[in-house]
Amino acid sequence: FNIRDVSISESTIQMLEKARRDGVETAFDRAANMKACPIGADSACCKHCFMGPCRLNAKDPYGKVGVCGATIDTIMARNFARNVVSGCAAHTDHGMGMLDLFREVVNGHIKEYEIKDVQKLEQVAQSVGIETEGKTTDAIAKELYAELERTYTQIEGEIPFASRVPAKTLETWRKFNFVPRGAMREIMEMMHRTHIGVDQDHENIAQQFTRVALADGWGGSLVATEISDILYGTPRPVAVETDMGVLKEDYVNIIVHGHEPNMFESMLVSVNEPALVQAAKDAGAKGINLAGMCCSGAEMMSRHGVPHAGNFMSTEAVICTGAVDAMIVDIQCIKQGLVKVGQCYNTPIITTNTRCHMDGAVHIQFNDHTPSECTDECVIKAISRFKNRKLPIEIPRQKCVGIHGFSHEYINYMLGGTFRASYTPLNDNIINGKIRGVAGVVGCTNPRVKQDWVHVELVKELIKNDVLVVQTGCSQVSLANAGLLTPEAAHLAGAGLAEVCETVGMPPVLGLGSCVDNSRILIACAEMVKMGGLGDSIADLPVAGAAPEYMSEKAISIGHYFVASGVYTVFGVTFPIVKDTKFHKLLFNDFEEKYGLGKWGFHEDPYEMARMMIAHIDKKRKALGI
Ligand code: BF8
Repeated sequence: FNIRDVSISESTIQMLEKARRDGVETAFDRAANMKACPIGADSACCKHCFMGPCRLNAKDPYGKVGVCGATIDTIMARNFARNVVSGCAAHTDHGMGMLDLFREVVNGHIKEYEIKDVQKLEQVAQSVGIETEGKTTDAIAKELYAELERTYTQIEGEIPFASRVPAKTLETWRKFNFVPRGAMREIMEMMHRTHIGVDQDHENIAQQFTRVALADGWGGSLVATEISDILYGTPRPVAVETDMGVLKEDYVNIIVHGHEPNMFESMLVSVNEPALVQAAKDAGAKGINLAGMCCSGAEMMSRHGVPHAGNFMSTEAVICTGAVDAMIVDIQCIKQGLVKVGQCYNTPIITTNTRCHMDGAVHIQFNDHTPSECTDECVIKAISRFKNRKLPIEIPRQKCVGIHGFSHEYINYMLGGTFRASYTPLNDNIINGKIRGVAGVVGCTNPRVKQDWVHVELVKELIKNDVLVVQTGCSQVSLANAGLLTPEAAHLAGAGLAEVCETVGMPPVLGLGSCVDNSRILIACAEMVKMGGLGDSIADLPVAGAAPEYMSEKAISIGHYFVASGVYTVFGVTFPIVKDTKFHKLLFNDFEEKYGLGKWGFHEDPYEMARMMIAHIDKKRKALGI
């Protein structure tokens, strides 16, 4: 394949060229050599029992059924449900890990971490009905822990953060039995219902995967975000360098890639440890240079301004620089292919989490109770690799500075100022038409489409049409590398949006953090409803969402919790479903028409995607009479 056709990231292109010269294979090569299975791509196959696997014909979806008699709608709904379950499990397990840490900190069993943001602790406690007046921080934290544990373990009732859902949206969920109880129960029931011979009605299956998805967005993901903010601080805007140019030839370069902030926070302490800095200098380096990638990178750039070296499709490419002295990973989106690329460049790939080992990688277990034991050892490994560097180093020059760290709390403050912090100015600017609407553009990069290109073109088109864009995950890094996360990018926005950006001094594209931080977008939507003037449910808002280059099951779960919260959500790349079927109609039409919530959309082309989202925003504006 032609390397220029697979990415617009110049640094990644340069490294893919080097990989080719060095005879190193990456996911771009594997994608080119592996044609996607057309039956699986349409979700027209079922392997949930051993009378099959069965395959149906997407061109004649109702012409055949599986051995058990399952129709195409049942098969697609079951497959989709299992995607949602897996995505939800990933986010809720991450959230539960954060909650485990919080419990240990609150009970005084861990000294290395502490409650950094007391104000946020109180706000979150109040949001779930905990009285904070006159109570100690410790007492509030203990009560909050007990309350949030219900997000996972509760057998009956509604998850705690249901209290933050706009009343009318919640009423709709109650009517259709969409309110999650506890994530463990919802996931278990969904796995049961997708077993052979259980739930064989696509609409009933969708009822349950809707509960699962909402247990992710308003449950596990929101808990992950809120507890991370309480323990590590709520992000505020910070200028951050991104792209591979953040690597430094004469420093020990350490990259952390994955999702949970715990290990990365400890790594930040380790790389500043005087003895380790001295050890790096003794090895001939000028110091230690720490950078993040993917979502853990997004967490750390938002909270601490740690440089970010690139998104999902750049993780193998960055190793080809030869300058990475260790890549430390925890969970999720960590390609097994990294191990082989690491071997080619003598870069150790170090796994640190019990949930994620990789054949051929070094494993150094991270423990919340003794965090520096793991991260110090990782640094020592990196220093020793630096000392033994043999291969030539080639670091791309690309480096961009953007502003990141727009938490929901900061947006509130930025718009209203200290004394009248609120979303009212945003609502006012939407009502007066300077801002046409708000779009969330999020998600992965995927070698099936040109890396970063779909994200960048879609976002440019949206802001040009006065749509304010909020971002998370790998998409945020695509746009940061393209230079759009700066106030100066306002000149690319339409006149109305540009005027608001210039007045407030904000970029037209706001970076909200990692993928679990999509919960910040949900809360922002809830606030917009609360401030008034834009209807009384999330479904009334002139907003839309997109994951134009998605690749993970987590993205499917996120997409569905946005749809179920009331947001029109458009995906790119491919959609695992057959058109002109009942299940397709349910997702792409009935969730809006029948339930009064959001709906799914699909298009590969960024300009068409933008047109669909803007048309939806205009439809909502018209319904509001603005
Ligand atoms: O959770 S955007 S490739 S890194 S799945 Fe993965 Fe996708 Fe990146 Fe983070 Ni989200």
